[in-house]
Amino acid sequence: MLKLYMHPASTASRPVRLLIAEKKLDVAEQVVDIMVGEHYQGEYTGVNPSRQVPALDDGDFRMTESSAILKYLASKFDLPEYPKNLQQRGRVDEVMDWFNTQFYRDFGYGMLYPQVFPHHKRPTDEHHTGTIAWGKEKSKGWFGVLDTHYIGQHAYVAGDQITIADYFGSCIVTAGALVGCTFEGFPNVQRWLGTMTQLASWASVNEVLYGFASSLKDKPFERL
Ligand SMILES: N[C@@H](CCC(=O)N[C@@H](CS)C(=O)NCC(=O)O)C(=O)O
Repeated sequence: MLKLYMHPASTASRPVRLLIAEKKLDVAEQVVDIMVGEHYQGEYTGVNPSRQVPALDDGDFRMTESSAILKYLASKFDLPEYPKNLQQRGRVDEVMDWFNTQFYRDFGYGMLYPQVFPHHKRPTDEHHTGTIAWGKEKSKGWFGVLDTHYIGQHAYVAGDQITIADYFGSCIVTAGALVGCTFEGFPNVQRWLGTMTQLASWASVNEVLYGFASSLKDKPFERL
């Protein structure tokens, strides 16, 4: 039996949970409560020595990294969301790498997490404010590329069919809910999110994220 270790508010866990729910995959889920440090304790440090969620067990085989887990599940269950055509698959891989590297680094780790999580606080106020300002400025550039290049000409990020790149990217972008981002000025991003949030499982998979975001809604965050 496949098992996913995850946390429901985690940006990296949500796309995997969304794929499992949408495609009704036979994968059990186990919550690792990263909000109370469960990923630093006991059994889980052996599951993922990087002390992060998600992680996947498939019998004797264990793997981490959300992008790789999405590709593994889509391949194992032969899903059309990870096309077999070489160039279509190349495009999906490209967009997932793009989201996972510069986009997530600047938007998630530069702009969002330092504002929301105490353990991302920088050592001085100047360093902290500078990190967020840098992350915000760089994120604006990446949102421009997403809006005009990746989804400017298409319904989805890797073409006109939904792929695992949309699962992955939409969950990273919607982490912006934590600081109240509405993505004004990026109409194609808004259109694409409108499509993704209509998925039958979107609301249930993202319920904990939106609950967490709503608990933060009165804070004076930097947002896009
Ligand atoms: N590159 C990893 C990143 C995983 C990751 O950042 N997980 C976060 C939750 S979204 C985590 O476990 N954080 C624990 C912590 O910050 O202590 C992946 O894509 O799976």
